[in-house]
Amino acid sequence: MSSSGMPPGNTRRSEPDVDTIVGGILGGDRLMLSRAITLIESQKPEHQQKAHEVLDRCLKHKTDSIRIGITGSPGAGKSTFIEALGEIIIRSGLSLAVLAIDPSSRQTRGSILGDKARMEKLSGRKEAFIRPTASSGHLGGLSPKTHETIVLCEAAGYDVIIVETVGVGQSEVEVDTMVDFILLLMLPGSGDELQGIKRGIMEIADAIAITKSDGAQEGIAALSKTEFEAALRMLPAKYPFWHRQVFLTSALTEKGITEVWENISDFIREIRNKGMFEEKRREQLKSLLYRVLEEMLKKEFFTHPEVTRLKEDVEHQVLSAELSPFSGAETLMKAFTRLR
Ligand SMILES: Nc1nc2c(ncn2[C@@H]2O[C@H](COP(=O)(O)OP(=O)(O)OP(=O)(O)O)[C@@H](O)[C@H]2O)c(=O)[nH]1
Ligand SMILES: [Mg+2]
Repeated sequence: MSSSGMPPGNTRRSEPDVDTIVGGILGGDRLMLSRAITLIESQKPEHQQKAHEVLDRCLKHKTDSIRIGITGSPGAGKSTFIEALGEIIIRSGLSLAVLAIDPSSRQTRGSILGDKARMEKLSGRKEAFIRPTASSGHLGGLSPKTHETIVLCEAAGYDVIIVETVGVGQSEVEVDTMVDFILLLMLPGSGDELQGIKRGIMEIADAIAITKSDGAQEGIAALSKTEFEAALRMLPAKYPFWHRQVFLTSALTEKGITEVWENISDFIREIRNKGMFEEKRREQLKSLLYRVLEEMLKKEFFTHPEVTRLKEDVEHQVLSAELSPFSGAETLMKAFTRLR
């Protein structure tokens, strides 16, 4: 495609080549890192090819960061908490990348900017890289390219990577396949959520923090802590060596934030000592392999000319009960494999 159709003065910046992108990322050029993330998020086939080359090269250079998933209901205080935790992390001499997943399904248009504004202090620090990504309707609110973005950030040398996701069920399960530690943030007085959907999230949490434990909320937060501790005791252990703790935190007063960071550091030390850190990385690579493969297969399938040709007809036959969904799927699968 040519850009000749563009009005003068609107010529696009020339796209950097793979060498330039990778060199920039490894050299700590944040602008290049940002552009690489945009590249891997692109759906265009020519971008995807280039993105794979960049990812391949970056994987060879990646460092062993500490990957933390921070999840919780909308408004639980995740971004504000990350801002406070980020300060402590940077103070301890480490650099930090924050990937904030913004479920675009939510009404609040421009909430990406909102998130960035909420992490204002952090975004002004040279040790921090903040990247809000839209999940563009992906189920569960997790960006489909989060794992790839982690790979790029590790090549750029960030010591700690935090992924913020809104806990709506599916996203934490997915984030669990790419991070080392999951912190669940709960609002004071949210103990009643324990019965429902939050139970599944609790099962994958490595620690829980009751947020906004300040001012008038302190009493109710302390009560919630007891409730969550009791609930955790009823759940099977995620790791035999790890006792999941509940912390009372406030991003306003910094209460409990250092303790949470120490807890995360203890966990990482523990799994390193046990040789589990490397094992986790291998598991994470494995789930990335199959996720990418699944995506490729789906795309190949649904763009296959024969499948595209037959799909509507098969669907019609299924709806009019001429064909069962099973036979219908089989017909399409046969059309897909026959011409391979
Ligand atoms: N009192 C008090 N308020 C807080 C604290 N942390 C966050 N808040 C407030 O809670 C609101 C939501 O905070 P956010 O950090 O944006 O919450 P979030 O979980 O990132 O929200 P989403 O990304 O929209 O799901 C904001 O108005 C914050 O000012 C805290 O420690 N104490
Ligand atoms: Mg947020």
